[in-house]
Amino acid sequence: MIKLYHCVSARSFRPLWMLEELGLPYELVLLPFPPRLHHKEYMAVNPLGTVPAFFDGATAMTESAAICAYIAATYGDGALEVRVGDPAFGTYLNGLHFGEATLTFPQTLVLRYGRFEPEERRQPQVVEDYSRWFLARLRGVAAATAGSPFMCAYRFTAADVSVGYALMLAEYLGLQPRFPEGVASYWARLKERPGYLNALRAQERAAFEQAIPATPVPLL
Ligand SMILES: N[C@@H](CCC(=O)N[C@@H](CS)C(=O)NCC(=O)O)C(=O)O
Repeated sequence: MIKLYHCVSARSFRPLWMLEELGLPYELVLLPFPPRLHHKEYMAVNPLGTVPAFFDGATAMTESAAICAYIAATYGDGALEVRVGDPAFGTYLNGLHFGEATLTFPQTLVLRYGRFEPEERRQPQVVEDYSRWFLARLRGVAAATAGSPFMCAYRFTAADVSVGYALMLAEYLGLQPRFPEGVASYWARLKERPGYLNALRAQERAAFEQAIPATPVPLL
């Protein structure tokens, strides 16, 4: 069975969302954040110490966007991906990677220097500069969703999960009021999906059952 190592509302939420979209069976192992400090045994599972770690038979993966593509290609029967030969294939791949490389990375600086570092190491200038960096890159989402409800192919795919997670993190960071109008309505649409809501419930349930403190992320 698929096994996913996850921290509440971390990037491992992406594969969790995909699994729920497809209604697949899986085992969810919840870890306190960051696992490299609070659950050192995890280093034997993933030497990077990061989540997600994803296992499916002999397959082991640690990149959230790649895992989404894997789940779609292996189990989606075409439902959550765009395949080679489709005119939207390039746009699909672009959205998948844009969500992580362009939209999530600047937010990790906002998170680190705004919340995780001890008070004396916090950097308000870094927080504001990289918040603006992130918000400026949302132009890519606004452009892609201007004439379509989703990032590509006029239908929901793993590219929306990748970008959607970046918007979820931005909401947690308090950046949502600064979203451009088109991006705000796109995010509102994604949040209504049963797959998204089920993924939130699954992590909430696992946090309770596995006695892991849930970080104060807005759940809906
Ligand atoms: N590019 C990777 C990044 C994975 C990553 O850095 N995950 C964060 C959580 S969102 C983590 O586990 N951080 C803990 C640490 O750095 O020790 C992905 O998309 O999965």
